[in-house]
Amino acid sequence: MSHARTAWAIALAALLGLTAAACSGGDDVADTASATTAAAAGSATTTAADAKLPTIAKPWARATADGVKMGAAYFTVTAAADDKLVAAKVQTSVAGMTEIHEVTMSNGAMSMKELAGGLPLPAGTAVELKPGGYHIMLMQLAGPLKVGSSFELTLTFEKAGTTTITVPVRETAP
Ligand SMILES: [Cu+2]
Repeated sequence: MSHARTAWAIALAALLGLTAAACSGGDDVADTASATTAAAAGSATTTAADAKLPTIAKPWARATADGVKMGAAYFTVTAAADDKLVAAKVQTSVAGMTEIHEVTMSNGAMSMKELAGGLPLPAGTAVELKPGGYHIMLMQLAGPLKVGSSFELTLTFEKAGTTTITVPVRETAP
């Protein structure tokens, strides 16, 4: 294996969070109470339908290196009533294309694909988007995602409507 190919493999592994996924058994998924929600931060702009908007906690996006065209954003979302995350969007100054992805395993190989039907959000259940699992895929990045910067992510729910959250860029999960 050439050095260039090795570097690519490492970059892809980092993007998919393979290392994190492999040792995520001790993840503390209960620590949502202390997280800053978009609403609490006063940064959310909403055009809600009748249903109450789901709670979003711990938003972050992984920092990317120069020249990398793909990035990912993560958060934990809890809907009060059964709902579905059906779309995600960022400004084209951040990325040209945004999709809701899941990571799948087949024959021991990990890959990812778009969740065409949206991400189901059962009532009262904290659904975690995280490295190695569900994520918001940012494609055609306009430039590197730099630690300390942030961007707006607009999420559309099938029943609850639309909300915009601020996503900070970090090296690791908050
Ligand atoms: Cu993806």
